[in-house]
Amino acid sequence: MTPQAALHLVPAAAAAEFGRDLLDCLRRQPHAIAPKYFYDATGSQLFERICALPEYYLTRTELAVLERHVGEMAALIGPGAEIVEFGAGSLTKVRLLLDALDSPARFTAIDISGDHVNAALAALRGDYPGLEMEAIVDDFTRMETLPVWRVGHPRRIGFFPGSTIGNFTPEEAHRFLSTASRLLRGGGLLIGIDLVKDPALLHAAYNDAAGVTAAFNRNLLARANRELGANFDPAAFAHYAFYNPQQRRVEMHLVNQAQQEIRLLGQHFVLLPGEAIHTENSYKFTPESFAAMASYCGFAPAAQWCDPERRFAIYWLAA
Ligand code: AVJ
Repeated sequence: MTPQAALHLVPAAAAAEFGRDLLDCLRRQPHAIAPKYFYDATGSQLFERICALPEYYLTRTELAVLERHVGEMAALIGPGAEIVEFGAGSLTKVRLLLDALDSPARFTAIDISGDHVNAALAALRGDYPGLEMEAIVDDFTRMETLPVWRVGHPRRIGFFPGSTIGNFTPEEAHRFLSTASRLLRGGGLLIGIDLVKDPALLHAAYNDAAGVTAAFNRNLLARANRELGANFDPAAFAHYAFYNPQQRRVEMHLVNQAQQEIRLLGQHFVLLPGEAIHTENSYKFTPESFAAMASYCGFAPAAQWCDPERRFAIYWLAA
């Protein structure tokens, strides 16, 4: 075991949670499961491929906003900060931030996948020899505390790019932001959000021509087969993604096309043609709705940056 993997959820417990949630999902109507289960090693790789797709404007747009304004962000953050990234995301993004900062004190990455977060830190370590780094293997949506590394710890700045908050239900987003504003008190949160826009652009971003998003969606079932010994036929499910303007979210579903009898952890389920599993919501925000939510949760929205086409925004929320 690598020393930086000191704090973690045992893999067996993580597998048990996936099994429990998938059983709940199949028992319940309508069937729904949290999108965090997309991200095993295969799912994380598929997501990396999504980020490079021509239709998936999010990653590229956020990177451009970050590149253009990271100097202003670093100035607001100030010297000697601890950066806490929620999710071990794209190293490109956090590198841009670390490079712009005045003597950051520490980098902490929190991710549900131990392999992923440890690989990310290992890749970073060589390039930032003077920077203390820590991996926390945990579900940051449920975190109630952050470790106290030393007495008089540095100002904590959360970094939550990628519009991952869009995956949370409104209740989860409130809970996350409220907890974060408490844990980051005296510092702040730099957070990326995808903005409400032409539904045709949203539709294309989640229905790419190369079918990578479809493979990402179906991987949830392949993962259940691999990890839980289930017998889904992923190819028998249609990838169905659309923008729901009333809820301001892209919904992803897997729609079964042929009757299947599913075995999962000693239980049996019959899935009929047309029966669907709701696998993801990806909420989009208006600047007004996001600022209002952040304020309600204890932050002061102090600055924001977006691309000229107003597709994606990065907010600086003072805690
Ligand atoms: C990682 C949650 C930002 O919602 O756009 C990409 C995940 N799902 N394509 C998103 C995702 C389908 C992504 N987030």
